[in-house]
Amino acid sequence: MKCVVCRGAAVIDVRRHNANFCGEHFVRHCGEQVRRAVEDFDMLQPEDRVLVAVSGGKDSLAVWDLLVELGYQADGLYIGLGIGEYSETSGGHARRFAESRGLTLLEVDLPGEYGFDVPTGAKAARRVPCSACGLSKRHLFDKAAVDGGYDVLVTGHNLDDEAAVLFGNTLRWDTDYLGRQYPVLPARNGFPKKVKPLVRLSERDMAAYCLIRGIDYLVDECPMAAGNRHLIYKDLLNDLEVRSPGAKADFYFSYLRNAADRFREDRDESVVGECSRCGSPSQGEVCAFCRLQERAVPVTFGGRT
Ligand code: Q46
Ligand code: ZN
Ligand code: ZN
Repeated sequence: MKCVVCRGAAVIDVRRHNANFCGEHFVRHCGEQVRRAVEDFDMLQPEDRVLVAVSGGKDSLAVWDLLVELGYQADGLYIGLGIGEYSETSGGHARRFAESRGLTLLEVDLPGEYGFDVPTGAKAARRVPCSACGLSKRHLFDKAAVDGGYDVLVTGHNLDDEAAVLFGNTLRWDTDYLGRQYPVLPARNGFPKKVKPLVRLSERDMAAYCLIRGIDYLVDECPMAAGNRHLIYKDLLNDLEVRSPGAKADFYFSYLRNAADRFREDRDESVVGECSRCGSPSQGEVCAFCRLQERAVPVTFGGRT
């Protein structure tokens, strides 16, 4: 197996591009894919101050590394979710990466600063853990980006993530979610601009990238992810990809090209007010995060149970 660029020994085959690469040219290929995504979707400007949502896993550390290598000024933000040992370990990976590259890592600790962890919040709100977790992360990432004066919030969602979400949304024909599924969401109503520069790269690409770049990421899955439908969709799409290389990218990018615009019109763009508790943008008087906190930490809000 030879590298398509230098004919040296290849370390990875990328079937979607019908190409094999040596380590050096694979790293360049990943940079080029990010550069193209950034350009095609007008994600970032060279002078932007960028905040990367960092979990300690491969995708978020890789996207941080890739953006810094492409010359962007990017800080990271790690949120401690209080998911036992998983959170302690993931925080360590994020900190060590930032230290090794001399990068700035901001941190927010959900239990320490807001009085509840994800398992408690989920139980109190009778939500599945990923729903309480996702809601908390969105709120805290948005808030940190706006409060810190960042131009853009970056997340490490890759092609596999986006295709799986699209698959789920399409199975349910959830037009509101379909309208929101785009790799760039502009800043609006007090929310920061959000972008996903890894949409042209797969999960396997990111694992290989980290290995080649010596990025020590957290390999273990979050213990709360078990039973998540997202994982079932990923498996189904991986089976499809084995039989038909490129099918995943085709499904996702054809959606963006041919259909995404039709659903974007369905978006609820109604004027958003401010949460009376935290000042974040909210459609109700109190935002969803503060309502979750109220249920998880009743004493904070006057002893309600
Ligand atoms: S951290 Fe949170 Fe994920 Fe764990 S509880 Fe679910 S959403 S699986 S990316
Ligand atoms: Zn090469
Ligand atoms: Zn609030």
